[in-house]
Amino acid sequence: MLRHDPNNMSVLFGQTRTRIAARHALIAADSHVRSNVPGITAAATVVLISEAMGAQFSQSLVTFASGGSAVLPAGERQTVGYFETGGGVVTIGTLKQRCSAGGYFYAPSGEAWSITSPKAGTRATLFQKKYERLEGVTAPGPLIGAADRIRGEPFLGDPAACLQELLPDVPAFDLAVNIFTYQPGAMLPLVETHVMEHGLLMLSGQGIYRLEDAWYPVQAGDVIWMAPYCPQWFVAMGKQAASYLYYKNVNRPVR
Ligand code: UGY
Ligand code: MN
Repeated sequence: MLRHDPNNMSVLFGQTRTRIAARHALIAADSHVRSNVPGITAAATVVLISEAMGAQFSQSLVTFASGGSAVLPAGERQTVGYFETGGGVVTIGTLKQRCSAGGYFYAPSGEAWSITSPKAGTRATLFQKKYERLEGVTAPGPLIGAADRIRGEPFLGDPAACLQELLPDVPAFDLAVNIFTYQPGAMLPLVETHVMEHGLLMLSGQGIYRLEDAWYPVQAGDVIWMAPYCPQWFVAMGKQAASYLYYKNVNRPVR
């Protein structure tokens, strides 16, 4: 079956906003290609960021059809899942709860987990990373939550740039997953350059993302990878707030 729209000039001339560089990437929805991932059925899985790209974690988008499921065995990787739309039943060991849009979960390494009975069309983003143990600290247990129950804090004192931390910021966690919401015109107050790595999904709105020495127009549905030390800056544009979900490695000794 013909998948492209023959009237779409971008495709006709081989154009896309997707850019893959050595230390950053922007992946626009028009360039998504599915992978078959063991344990995920009746769903389209797109592996957007992975070790194959140079990252030290993975970020995948799973779009479930009716009757779909993700049933993953216990392994060394921990998983944070976020329901962008729709919802489903999340089971992590003995913890079981229905999540709707804005719901999220943390499945520790060594625990099997699943998403079952999803609403057709449910979009879930999965961040996965090998857990780094910390001497004398007990690894975190499973967690299920909802973003609308997390208070936002002004970022570096700016109430127009609001940060929600979905996971507790305690030494047991070696990763953070946050939602950053910018009112139109609000921006990151500095060009951040840091050792932490990011994987990011634009949830709503639009703006300009600076990655290294390139400035990109971005919109809802775009995914960004920022390697350690990738200079980064964002400004929200247009008439609606812009928000993004992002991953960050945290709380571990300098290597
Ligand atoms: O947490 C962060 O490093 C965040 N301020 N970075 C970003 O939004 N690009
Ligand atoms: Mn950052």
